Amino acid sequence: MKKKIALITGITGQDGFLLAKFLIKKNYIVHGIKRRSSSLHSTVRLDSIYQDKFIKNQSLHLHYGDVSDAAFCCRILNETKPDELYHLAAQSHVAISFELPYYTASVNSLGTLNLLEAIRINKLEKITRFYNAGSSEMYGSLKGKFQNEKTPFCPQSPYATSKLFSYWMTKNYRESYKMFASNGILFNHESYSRGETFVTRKITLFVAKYNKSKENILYLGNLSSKRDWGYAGDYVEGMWKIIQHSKANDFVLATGKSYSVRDFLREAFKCININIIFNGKGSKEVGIDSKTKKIIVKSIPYYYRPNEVTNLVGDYSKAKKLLKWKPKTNFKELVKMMVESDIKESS
Ligand code: NAP
Ligand code: F7E
Repeated sequence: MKKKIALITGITGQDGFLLAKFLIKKNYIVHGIKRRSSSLHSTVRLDSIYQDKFIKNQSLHLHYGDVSDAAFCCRILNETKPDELYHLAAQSHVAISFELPYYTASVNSLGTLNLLEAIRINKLEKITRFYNAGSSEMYGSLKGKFQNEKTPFCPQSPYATSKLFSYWMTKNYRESYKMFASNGILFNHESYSRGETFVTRKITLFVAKYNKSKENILYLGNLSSKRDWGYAGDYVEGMWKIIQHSKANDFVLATGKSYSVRDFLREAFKCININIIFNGKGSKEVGIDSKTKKIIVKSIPYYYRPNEVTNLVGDYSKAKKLLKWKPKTNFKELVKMMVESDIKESS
C-alpha cells in the first residue's frame, strides 16, 4: 500500500517533533520544514528520529524554509503534494508577542494564509487535508464554567489575535473552496520536550537543578494564573484524529481541569521531597522550603504580562464524541514525567 505523506511546519518545536515521531510509527513519510539557523541547535529535538539525508528510503525529510515566505510555501506544496499538512509553525510565546506584535502577526497570521493559498494555487484542494494549530488563548480569560467550540473568542494578546486570523482563514477556505481545513483549538500541552521559557518547563528544569545544587532562586510572574495543562503526546494523537475525521471541523482538545502556576510548583517540588509553602501576594509572593525556611521562588513584575489571561478550562466533549479522543495523562503524572526527565538529563 502507498505510504501516506505528511508535511509538518514547525517540526523542530515540541509538537512538531512529537507528531513526527507519532506519524513515522504509523508508517507515514514525513516532510518537515526547518528554518535556517546559524547553529545546528534548532534541530536538536529531532536527533533521535533523523538520519543523514543521503540514506535511502528514510521516513523523515527536512527542508529549509519559512512560512512567511509565500514563494517557498507554494514550492514546498508543489514538491511534496502531501496528503496531510499539519501547520504548527508559529511565534508561539504569548509574552514575547507583546514585544514583537508585528513579527508575531506576520508569521502566525500570514504564514497560515500563505499555506492555504499554496494549496489552492497548486490545485491540491482535493488531495491535501489541512490542520491549523489554533489556541485556547483565542478565548481570553474564562467567563463561564468551560470553553468549547461555541464560546465567543476574546483574544487578549497579539499572539491570540494572530491565531484568531488563522482560525477564521482556515474556516473561510473550508467554506469557500471546499477544502478539508480543520482547526484544533488546543489548550496548554506540555512534555519533557517543551520549550524552556514556558512556565512548566522553566519550573521542572529549575527543580532538577535545585535537586543537585540546592542553590539559586526561581523568578516567575503571576503564580495565581490557571491553565488547563495536558500532555503533548496525547494532543498530537488528537491532531491526527482531527485530520482523519470524515469531515473538516473545529475541535477543542483539553483536559477539563485547571491548575495554578502555584499548584504546578507544589507538585514539581514534591517530586524531590520538598514541601513548598507560599507567603505574600501578587508580585510580592515568595515560595519557601518548609523545612529549611529558605526562599526558593519569587514572583517579580518583570514576568507579568500587560494583559494576563487568568484562567482557561476546556470542554473537550465534541472531540470525545466525534473523534473518540480523550486525554490519557493527568496533571500529577505530567508534572512527575517532566521533572523525572529533567533530573535524568541533568545527571
Ligand atoms: P514551539 O515549540 O514554539 O514550536 C514552534 C515551531 O515553529 C518551531 O519549530 C519553530 O522553529 C517554528 N517556526 C517559528 N517561526 C517560523 C517561521 N517563520 N517559519 C517556519 N517555522 C517557524 O511550539 P509548540 O508548543 O510545538 O506549538 C505548536 C503550535 O501549536 C504552535 O503554532 C503554537 O502556537 C500552537 N499551540 C501550542 C500550544 C501548546 O500548549 N504547546 C497550545 C495551543 C496552540 P524554530 O525551532 O526554528 O524556532
Ligand atoms: O504561561 C504564567 C503566565 O508561557 C502560562 C503557549 O504554548 O499555551 C502557551 O501559552 C502561565 C501564564 O504559556 C511565568 O503568565 C508565570 O499565565 O507557559 P506559558 P501560555 O502563555 O499559556 C497556549 C495555549 C498557546 O497557544 C501558546 O502557544 O504561566 N507565568 N510566571 C509564566 N509564564 C512564563 N512563560 N514564564 C514565567 O516566568
